[in-house]
Amino acid sequence: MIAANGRLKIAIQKNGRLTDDSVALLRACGLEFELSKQGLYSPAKNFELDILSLRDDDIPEYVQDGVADLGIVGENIIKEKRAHVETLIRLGYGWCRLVISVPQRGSIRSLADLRGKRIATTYPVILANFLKQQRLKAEIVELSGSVEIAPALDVADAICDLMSTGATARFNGLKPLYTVLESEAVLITSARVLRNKCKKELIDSLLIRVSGSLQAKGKRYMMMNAPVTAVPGLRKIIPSLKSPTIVPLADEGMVALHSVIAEDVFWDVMEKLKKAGASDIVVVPIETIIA
Ligand code: PRT
Ligand code: ZN
Repeated sequence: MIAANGRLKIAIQKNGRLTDDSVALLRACGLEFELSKQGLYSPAKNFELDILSLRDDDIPEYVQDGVADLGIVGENIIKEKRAHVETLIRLGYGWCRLVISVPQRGSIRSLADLRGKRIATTYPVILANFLKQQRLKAEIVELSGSVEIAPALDVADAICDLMSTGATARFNGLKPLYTVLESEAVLITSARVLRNKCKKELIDSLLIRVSGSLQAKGKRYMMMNAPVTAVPGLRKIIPSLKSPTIVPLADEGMVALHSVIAEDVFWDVMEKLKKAGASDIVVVPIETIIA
């Protein structure tokens, strides 16, 4: 069932690791809203869109069934729920790996050593598929949380759990053996919603904003003055997205160079630019880049 009022409904995680980045992304898209702390719905004031705050596990099915038109969720949950949804864009946050880890001082050193062993996980579907692909017969111990303590409790011989820094596994005396899946947050919809012309138009305009703000992430706009003779040398140093804009200045023989630059390379190149003749270097934030 697709909402009849024509507004888009986007499901995001109510309270968890993806919440802050998802809210920040929607705000970076220019959407104005106050996130309801208790309630389910937060309407955007300046876009035909309502935000639905849900548990991440429910998001793929709600999007598949049309309760929400769009959703932001980790690929790990989509795969585990076997949801029929379409990925519109990868969002560059919520990175993690689903990893099989084993006791650091145990006898399991390769995938083959898992044969006949017990593996604890909250991802039984993904793990079962993986074991089948690998033609490995092992017992899946399905848990609802705190998977990392299962080997110490002798509930399992290995675990299959999400990992980002690896600190939790290490702290529990475990080491990674094999990465089963890599995941990040993605924006999803359903084929049915994409067939609805009005919704599709709204989604397209939202997508332009999303990809614009993702493009701008970590980028800065840099301006500097330099003698025209220094330009070839400076161009070699500036790793710009496209060719830099070069504008003549009132002082003869001087130009201004404008360019987009990745934030993390700016400090590396600044010294080189000065040595190559640049002066009055100004760097400003970019809100969005529409290609
Ligand atoms: O309440 P709700 O059901 O909505 O939330 P949740 O508790 O199920 O999920 P939450 O908020 O923990 O995670 C949401 C999503 O974030 C996950 O589905 C992943 O897509 C993504 N994500 C990214 C992670 C991690 N990194 C992560 N490290 N999800 C969980 N972890 C856990 C992991 O399970 C383990 O317990 O963090 C621990 C390991 O972290 P490191 O850094 O020590 O390796
Ligand atoms: Zn969850």
